[in-house]
Amino acid sequence: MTAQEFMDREARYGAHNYHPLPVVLERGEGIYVWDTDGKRYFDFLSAYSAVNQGHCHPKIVKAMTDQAQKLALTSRAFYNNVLGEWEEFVTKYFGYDKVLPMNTGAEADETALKLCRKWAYLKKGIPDGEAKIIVCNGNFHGRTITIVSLSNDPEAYGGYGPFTPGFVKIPYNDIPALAEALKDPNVAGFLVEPIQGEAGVYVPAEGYLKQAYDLCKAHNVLFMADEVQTGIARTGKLLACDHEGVRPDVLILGKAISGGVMPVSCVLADDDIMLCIKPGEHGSTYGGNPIAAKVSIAALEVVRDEHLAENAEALGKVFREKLKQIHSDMVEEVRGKGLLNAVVIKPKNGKTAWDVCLKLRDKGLLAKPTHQHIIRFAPPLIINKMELLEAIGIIENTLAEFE
Ligand code: IF1
Repeated sequence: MTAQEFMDREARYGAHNYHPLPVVLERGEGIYVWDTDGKRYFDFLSAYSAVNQGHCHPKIVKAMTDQAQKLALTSRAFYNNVLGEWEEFVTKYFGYDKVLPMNTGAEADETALKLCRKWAYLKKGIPDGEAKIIVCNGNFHGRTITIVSLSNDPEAYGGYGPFTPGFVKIPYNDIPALAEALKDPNVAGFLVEPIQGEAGVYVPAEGYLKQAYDLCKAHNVLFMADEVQTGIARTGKLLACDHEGVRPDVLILGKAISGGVMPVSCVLADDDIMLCIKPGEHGSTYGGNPIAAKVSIAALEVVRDEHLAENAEALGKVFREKLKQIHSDMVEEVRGKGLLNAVVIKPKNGKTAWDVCLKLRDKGLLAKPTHQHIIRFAPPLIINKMELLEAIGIIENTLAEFE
């Protein structure tokens, strides 16, 4: 089958809820993916930061296949011999009393919202049904009805109402707005991305997270960090909140916690919060299944043993420095942290970020535009300096062709 035939088949039988870059992939290894014609590409999306450890990491794949041959799923109706191993590993790894496993990022965010409301009624004493949670404009937390209720992006929420009440939207990176919203005694939580990914890798002012955290503490409000995309070494520390020494009350993880081989997500919190949810009050058929448990331990060991946070920190500086030196009037801004970066593209002669991404593809590097004019660059964190410089060369040559 030709690449066009693969794409046509998806268009014929699949829902049209995506508009992929035209490239059909069939294999991945480390920082590279190959298309159905055998052409190799640098993967500079990393499945939206799920594949931080690189494609098909042998240690993670082995953990998966070993466990798949023993026991795949028990449901939570029964105990199994590996869930507890993962729970102990993950809570010690991130420094929390308890963990609650789910599958997707959206489910973990939903879990955090439910947990926050329970805590509000059981511990904070907010009247039943009155709890409010503050969220930020420009957020992206997933696709469920409640989560799109938090969105101010018409593409995400349009046509999906009626929406879930109980949320207060404030501007991102705006401490006075947060202080004002916190005056309401029925506020139970503040849900925030340490860097807004979907908004175009929008990095808040230094000190924003710490100030926001301190304000939440002063008002007995839970600070809930969605680190689904920013967590697991992507921004140069294990968690993006670590850059400001902030320990979220509720930590939401997904994506790279499994190294991209299967959906694994979770919520971490201390007992005072987590034990507000009692048996039968929340759960998931697949959440915390034995394969997920083994895969996630292996994925987190790779992050630690291969020093991925340190590598992301060091190479992120190289990436931004080199990109800022590129002479192209299409490059309006380069921003990011660690290896989560974005280039804001100024359209030229009718050519947009999408055209740049098509040309990058032709030259062997895959990246995806977001919001028309922003290109996100997020390679697997196992990339080395030589490989990164080669990729930067491709970006530079590509932009030169638009001059
Ligand atoms: C898609 C963006 C990235 C997330 C944060 C929760 C979730 C996500 C901070 C939900 C998911 C994804 C999903 C993907 C596109 C993508 C994305 F462009 F939309 F913003 F990564 F940058 N919290 N992000 O970023 O996780 O339920 O998907 O597992 O195609 O929707 P999920």
